[in-house]
Amino acid sequence: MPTTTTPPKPGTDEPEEPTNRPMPVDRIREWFSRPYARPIVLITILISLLMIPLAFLVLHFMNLSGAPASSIMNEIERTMFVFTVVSGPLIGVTLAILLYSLFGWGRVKGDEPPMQENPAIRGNTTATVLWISATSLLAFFLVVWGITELARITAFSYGSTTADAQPNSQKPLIINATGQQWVWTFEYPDMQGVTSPTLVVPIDRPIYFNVTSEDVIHNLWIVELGVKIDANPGAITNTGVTPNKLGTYNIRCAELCGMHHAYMQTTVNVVTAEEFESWVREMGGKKMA
Ligand SMILES: [Cu+2]
Repeated sequence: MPTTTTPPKPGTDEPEEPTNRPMPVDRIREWFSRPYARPIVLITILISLLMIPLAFLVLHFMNLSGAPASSIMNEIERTMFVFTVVSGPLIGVTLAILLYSLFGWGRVKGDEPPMQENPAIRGNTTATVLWISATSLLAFFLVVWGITELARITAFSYGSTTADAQPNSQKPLIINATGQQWVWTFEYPDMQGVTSPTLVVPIDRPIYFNVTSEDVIHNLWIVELGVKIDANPGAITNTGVTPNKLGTYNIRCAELCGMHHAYMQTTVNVVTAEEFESWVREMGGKKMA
């Protein structure tokens, strides 16, 4: 098809722009007819769809040790699932272009001239607007989701108000958690000062933590309960959680704190109220509140 060209105009970016430039939609349709377009679109869709079972698989492995054992962990898992699935298309298109570049265009060998391409898709307003709107919408959705979830999780962990000051809340069980190189100590101030290297908590009762450190910065991470908070020397940080599933779960240090950081771990036992009472008696404590 012959194309007519206008003589170059001074100060114009594209002096050789044809006057019979096709409509943006036609240019997109034309782009799809190129040999590399279909495989890239196909791989993008395939990877985007694969992200859904992958998200389920990640949750499956996370839940092998009993999670979620609190509503906080429930929200965290939901957020991880949504973020994995929603980021799928972007991961998909990036990997598709990468894979096609490696195995598609990579087939051109030796003196073979590169494939004759059509005009670049850049400068196509429709494509630009579509691409920017789609990615902005995805990002905007994730920002709104993230802010909403953060507010919910803060509420579940009692935010800046202690658990017993929350409306309709039971009296919380107060626990002083202290980190030191390289052990955790849990003190129950309302139980005549019971202290334990493992955490034992009753199910369905709000727990309120006063967290601190005796030496360097540690981080109290009660994995399956979704609790993670810095333990700073000379300061007390607060958080809370209501365990809602019986079982034994992991507690780790989540802040590099020295040579044996990796071994700074213990367990939390979520038990019934009766079992908790007898554990307190066993530890020589007496319920004072
Ligand atoms: Cu530590």
